[in-house]
Amino acid sequence: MEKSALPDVFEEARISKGYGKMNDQDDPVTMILGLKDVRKCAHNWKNFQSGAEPGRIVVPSEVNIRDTRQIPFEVDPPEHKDFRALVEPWFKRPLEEKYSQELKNQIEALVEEVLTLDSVEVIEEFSLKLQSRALTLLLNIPYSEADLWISWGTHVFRSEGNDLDGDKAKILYDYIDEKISEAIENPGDDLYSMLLSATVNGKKLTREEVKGVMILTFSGGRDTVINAVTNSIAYFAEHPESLKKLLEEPEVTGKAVEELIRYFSPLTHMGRVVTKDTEVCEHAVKADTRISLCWASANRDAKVFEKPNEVVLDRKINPHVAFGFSHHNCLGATHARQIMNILLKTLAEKVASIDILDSKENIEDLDQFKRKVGYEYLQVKFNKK
Ligand code: EMZ
Repeated sequence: MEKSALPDVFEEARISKGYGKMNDQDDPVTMILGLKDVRKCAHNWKNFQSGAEPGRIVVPSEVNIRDTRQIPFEVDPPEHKDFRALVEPWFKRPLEEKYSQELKNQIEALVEEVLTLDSVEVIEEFSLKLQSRALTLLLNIPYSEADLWISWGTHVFRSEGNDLDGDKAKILYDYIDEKISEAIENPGDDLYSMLLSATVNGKKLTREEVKGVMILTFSGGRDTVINAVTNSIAYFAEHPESLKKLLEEPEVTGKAVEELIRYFSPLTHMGRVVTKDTEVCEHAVKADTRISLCWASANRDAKVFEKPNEVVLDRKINPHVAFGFSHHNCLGATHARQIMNILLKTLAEKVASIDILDSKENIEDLDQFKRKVGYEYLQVKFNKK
């Protein structure tokens, strides 16, 4: 098996039953595995809600480490719509020329830097830096702020060993609180200030609501982007022909981004709380239990994707759900797609090949399923053209 491969561990359960079961801190989850069922449940916010107790739709549950509601992620329709409409234009800024040019400058500089090194640990020395620096653009704040975020490590709610860590989460909350206070005193053209001056339904956002959007902005795109970038480096190390193809046919880049994101599915699944006794995949689920929409499994569904376990760089039809589906689809997707697009083009232009020197897989423990989601470390050498 190639080092860069991410096996589909859901296949058998998806085909035989359509769902899987996992216990998570004594709050069990029925995982929905097929693409069609995942979409159906994602639409059905009346039966499967996001706006339950803050932290409960995340698997592993975060109810014990936070009580701030993340917005718009943990809000259901109809309120969801107004919050989403407020933040949507801001999160589309990555399409602007100036933004993408700055992102390109950041990514090119980082690639140039790693090309001078004999050995690079991709997560710490590449992906985390890339993600943190790019986030300064999304927030519209000075580049130098990224250094602090880099020092926090890859997951804001977890420490080494992947345990949920309330003390670590507090670092982020205290930081955001401080930044909100600064923006109240000294409004600028950053995301904090935009939110503080905004109104939803004629009412100003509360401080807690501003905090909820900011926490989501920090945490939602952190390990996900880091995994997408790290997995891309591993993939190109083992597929130099793909880098060559991207250089010769740059018009394929957009499709390649979608395909890599489908294949990696950096966010395995997202939960919902069941509001009334009902059925999924002919299986009874009880009110006040949880289901999860398993994007990673749905994205390998052979009923929809030909050769689902292969990376087909220019895959024509690719209705993947790696960015979620329906009204809660990923708010940061435009930013993430721009990062991947620029990264792929830059690697194709500047990198001749990548050698994997050492690696250790990061395996997510989903009870019945153990899924590789990325790496604990990935040591490589980037070779210049
Ligand atoms: C939540 C989640 C959002 C959660 C789209 O995903 O990302 C996770 O990494 C966080 O832990 O709180 O923001």
